[in-house]
Amino acid sequence: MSKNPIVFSGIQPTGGFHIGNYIGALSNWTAIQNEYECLYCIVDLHSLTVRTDPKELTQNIRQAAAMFIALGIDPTKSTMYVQSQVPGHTQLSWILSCYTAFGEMSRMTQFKDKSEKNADNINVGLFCYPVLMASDILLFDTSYVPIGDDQRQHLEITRDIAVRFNGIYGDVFIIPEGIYQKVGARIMSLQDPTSKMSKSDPNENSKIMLTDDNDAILRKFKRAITDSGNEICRGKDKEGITNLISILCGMTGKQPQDVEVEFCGKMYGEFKLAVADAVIAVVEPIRTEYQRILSDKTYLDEILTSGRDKATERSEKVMARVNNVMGLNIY
Ligand code: AQP
Repeated sequence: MSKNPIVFSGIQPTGGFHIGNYIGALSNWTAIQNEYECLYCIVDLHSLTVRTDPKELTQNIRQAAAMFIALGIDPTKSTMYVQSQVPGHTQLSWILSCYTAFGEMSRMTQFKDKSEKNADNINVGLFCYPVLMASDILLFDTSYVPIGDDQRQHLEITRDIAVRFNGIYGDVFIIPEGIYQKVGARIMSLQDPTSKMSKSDPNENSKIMLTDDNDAILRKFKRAITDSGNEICRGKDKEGITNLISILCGMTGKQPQDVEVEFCGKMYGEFKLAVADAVIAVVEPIRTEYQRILSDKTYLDEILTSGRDKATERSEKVMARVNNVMGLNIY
């Protein structure tokens, strides 16, 4: 067993990360890497639920790795690797799928949302996504999972599956807990503040990518949808302003009530500029570092290879335990 509790989290390599990913999950990843033993995974298998171009996928995987490092994930402290390179993920996924009820999977809201968005490609992979995610987490004796609020239901089903399996076979899995941001666990679209900010949203103005230049960031915040009022505060029918307050807090560590006091009586335009400035202050150095690291393919591949080896070794311990209790380790 590791001396520190284990943290696992993953992100899909689907064309860059946005500030929702950053505030909701990624900023926590770097914050906790000194305290825990962390595994951070580029979940390429999860990204196959929509059609992908092979060359683009390979490029996206390296881009994700470069972004991890630019964000401050230290490969000497944390294990960074690619999901498809560690066979335990899919092995455990099959086993756990046999301990997951069709009915409970049918209740997953993300499956319903994504099925509506991709009506021409509702595949079994999309339906089984939460079981693969459960396997990702349970494969490493994970204690904590830093994720955004949209993944809360998937973590709950992970816990349910683990409890069910342990109920049959003994204490095989650690029951993981989520780590959620107090403010910014669900960052909303800048164009429709009642929907989550999403990578797959075709409207570029709905999301701020960590690779956006300063002009684009400013322009998108200027166009952000607010409301017809003039008060900078959270509340009913003020989803747009509430979201901008969360973004400002997520980027600066300020508390929402302090932001409301600071901007009391100020105009929406001035507030939007302040939010854009706070985002630029965080994103600009990340973007510069990302571009520098991305050009070093050899370095990135070395890190991912060493991460793969470490993750495989660790996963084999859990897989051996699972196979043993199930009677699958016969020779
Ligand atoms: N809007 C968000 N606010 C806060 N956290 C978020 N996360 C995602 N969106 C938000 C968190 O980011 C981590 C990685 O998520 P993912 O791999 O599920 O990313 P994704 O699905 O590719 O990103 P999107 O934007 O969620 O994609 P689509 O377009 O599919 O909707 C997770 O911890 C997630 O909670």
